[in-house]
Parts: sequence; C-alpha cells; structure tokens
Amino acid sequence: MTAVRNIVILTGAGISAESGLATFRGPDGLWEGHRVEDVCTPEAFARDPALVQAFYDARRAALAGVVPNPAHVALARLDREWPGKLLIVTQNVDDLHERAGATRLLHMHGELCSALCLACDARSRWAGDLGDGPACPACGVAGALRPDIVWFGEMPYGMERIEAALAQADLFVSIGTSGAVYPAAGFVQVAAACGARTLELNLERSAGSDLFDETCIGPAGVLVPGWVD
Ligand code: BV8
Repeated sequence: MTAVRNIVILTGAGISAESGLATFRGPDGLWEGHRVEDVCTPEAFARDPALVQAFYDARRAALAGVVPNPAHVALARLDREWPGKLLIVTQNVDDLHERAGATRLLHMHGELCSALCLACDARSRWAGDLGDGPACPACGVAGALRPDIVWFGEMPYGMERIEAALAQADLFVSIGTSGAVYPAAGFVQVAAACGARTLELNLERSAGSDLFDETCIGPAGVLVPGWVD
C-alpha cells in the first residue's frame, strides 16, 4: 500500500450533529421545519427574501449556543500535526471546524458567518441578522446583503482547489454526509480514479457507500478521534 502523504477530507452535517446542529435529511425530511427547496435556492430568495433571511438568521444565531465536538477537535489536531498535504473540504456552513482550530479548510457551500453583497459582490464577515437590511461594509448600500451560502443551482466555492487536491490525494475520507448533493458526492470517484484509497465514516450507510474502499459505521465523535489516533 502506498504511504499516505496527501489527504483530502470531506465533511457534512453529520460531523456537527453531536454539537447539536440539525442535519438536512433527518427522519421527517424537513430541514428546521422547511422544505429545502423553499429556503435553499436563488428562486426561493427572490420569491420570499424575508423567509430565507429569517431561516439563515436563526441558524447563524444558533452558532452561539454550540461548540465543536471531539470530531472537530481531532481533525484540527490532524491539521496541526500532519506533515503532508491536507485539505478539509466542508459542505457545512457552521464555524465549528475553525473554532476547533482547523486552518487548511475550505467551505464549498459558503458560511453562515459571511454576507455577500448583491450591489458590489463583496463578501464580508458577518455575525448578526441580515433580515433587517443592514448596509454592506464594503460599499455602504443598505438592503443588498444576502447570506453567503451556495444554494442549489449555484456554483460551489473552491472547485479548482478541490479538484487539484483530489488529483494529488493518497487518501480521501468522507465524514458525516449522506452523499445526496453534487458535486461533493462525486469526489470519492474523482479521488479513486486518481489512485487514492477511500474511507467513509458515517452513522449509517450512505448513497455513496458502495463507492468507498471501506465504510465504518458509528458517530463521528467516536470514529474520528479513533481514526486520527
Ligand atoms: C452545482 C447550502 C453547478 C448550505 C446546500 C450532478 C452534478 C452537479 C450538480 C448536480 C448534479 N445533480 C444534481 C445537481 C444539482 C444539485 C444537487 O446535487 N442536487 C441534489 C439534490 C441531487 N447541486 C447543486 O446545485 C450544487 N451546485 O452543482 O452547481 C453549476 C455549474 C455551473 C454554474 C453554476 C452551477 C450546489 C449544491 C449546494 C447546495 N447547498 N446547502 C446550507 O444552507 O446549509 S446543500 C446541503 O446539503 C448542505 O450544504 C449540506 O451540506 C448538503 C449535503 O447534506 P449533508 O451534509 O450530507 O447532510 P445530510 O443531512 O444530507 O446527511 C447527514 C449525514 O450524516 C447522514 O448520512 C447521517 O447518517 C450522518 N450523520 C448524522 N449524525 C451523525 C452522522 N454521521 C456521523 N456521526 C453522527 N453523529
């Protein structure tokens, strides 16, 4: 087996579940009481901006009440200590990876703690509500800020960087994702085609489990520290 030098890790909502943040495709299929298509598309935002702003304002506010769990902490330790290349690609928009100390990190679906200005395209760090139409810190225009979130039909952030990392990966690890959303769900195939070994750590088998060399079933808070050690 080739020595592992370069690692790409993909995380999804499941890694934040034990911190108390809701996953997307829970048993009731609803997401915090909403249908995904009602709050996670540009069309939804155009149709009812107040609803979409309130949905993300509530999720941004909820960050104050949660902390990183042992899975985030273990990945941050790996990030500090790993001598080879490492990239943590997260589909999550929470800031728990950063708060645990991770730095080689890319939010491909955007971040709750960032706002995007429709007037000047600037992205600004943001902590409060956006629903009451605050002014853009960059251009000063009021009421032009939207959540800096990649909605369905929008291009994920960092795709070139992600594809370059996958091409060089010896190991691809997927943690806490259902494998329901593309292009993230296809990364395992890209990595495998480039010769990487592939490992899935998840609470249950996912839509992509058959694509992995190995799948370990269990909570991320238990599996990830064990895998990192
Ligand atoms: C795009 C915003 C192109 C953030 C989200 C084929 C190729 C390319 C695109 C497509 C394609 N087919 C269809 C598409 C379109 C679409 C798509 O994938 N649709 C799906 C529904 C079929 N994709 C897109 O639109 C993407 N954009 O492709 O652009 C393009 C090209 C050119 C020009 C313009 C555009 C954009 C997708 C991003 C959408 N945004 N959210 C937010 O609001 O939070 S998606 C949403 O789902 C979140 O980002 C989330 O991260 C993501 C995936 O969900 P998961 O993280 O996996 O969460 P989920 O609840 O599903 O699963 C949790 C898992 O954890 C479960 O398996 C569970 O068992 C496990 N778990 C639970 N507890 C634990 C646990 N595991 C471990 N421990 C635990 N304790």
